Amino acid sequence: MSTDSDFPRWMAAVQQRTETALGVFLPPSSQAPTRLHEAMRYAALGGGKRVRPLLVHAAGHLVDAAPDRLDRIACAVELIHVYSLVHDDMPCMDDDVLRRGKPTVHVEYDEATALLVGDALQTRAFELLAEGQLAESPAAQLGMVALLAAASGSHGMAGGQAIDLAAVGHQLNRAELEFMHIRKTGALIRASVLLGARAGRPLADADHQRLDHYSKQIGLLFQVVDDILDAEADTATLGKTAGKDAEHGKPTYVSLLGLNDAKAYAEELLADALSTLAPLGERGVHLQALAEFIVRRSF
Ligand code: GRG
Repeated sequence: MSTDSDFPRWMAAVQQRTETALGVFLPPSSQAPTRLHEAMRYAALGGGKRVRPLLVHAAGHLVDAAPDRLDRIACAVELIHVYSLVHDDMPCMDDDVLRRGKPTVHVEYDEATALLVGDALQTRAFELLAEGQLAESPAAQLGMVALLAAASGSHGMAGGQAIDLAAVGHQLNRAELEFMHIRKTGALIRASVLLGARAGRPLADADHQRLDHYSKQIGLLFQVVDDILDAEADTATLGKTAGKDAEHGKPTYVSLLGLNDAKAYAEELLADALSTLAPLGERGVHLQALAEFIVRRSF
């Protein structure tokens, strides 16, 4: 277990500063086109666990990165995440009516606005990464832009989403399920860690590899836990054990492994992530606590 007793305070502080920074980085809703800007703010502000910004800051802590650099990177990653949620909720994808406890963007506004909100959040994310000084050289900063683009595109999140949509009604095996999740959720989680780590003093190769392995393990962990929470919510309300995704014909770790083995797999991934970080010592403490938070979270 992590010994980071300050973790809840640190987490609340990062969540608060992310909310403030997003408020500054997003266009004001008084600025034309007002409806689009209002909807962008509606989508991005006032909700979410901010797991990806927390990972950016935790990795940045490892390399003594300046907090204002980390805010910009954290907001860029969060805006990509929010765009993906807005599009994922639309009728052409998951057709969800609630997100973060409020009506989804296409319900509150309309479908065309939701599409544009996603588009504009995505481009604003890259604008944030391209502006200001976030790394020691322009070339290093360009590498950060490329890293986020690769994580978001057809070899990353968007590709994972395409595989997920194509898998509806098919039984994927474990390797295929992993292949999909590494891209759909894992790629952006990995990018959050690696981008935070690029904002400060250079890391030794061995430490960079540790961080990369940790980021891949917690990306999978995030998804396994998501499937478990989904299945447990269904058990509580409907007496079923599969979860919403499984009912929609989507494969999940719970439908593939069963609830108990999915939980055992989550513990295995957590143990691996924690032991990978151990050689980094005290500086890795927030990253350790975040891995535990991902497993122990209840939503
Ligand atoms: C539309 C290109 C495109 C991609 C969508 C990530 C994604 C890809 C869709 C989200 C669907 C989903 C519910 C996936 C399960 C894991 C996940 C990403 C959950 C939502 O992320 P959290 O728990 O949400 O970090 P908050 O609201 O806390 O930020």
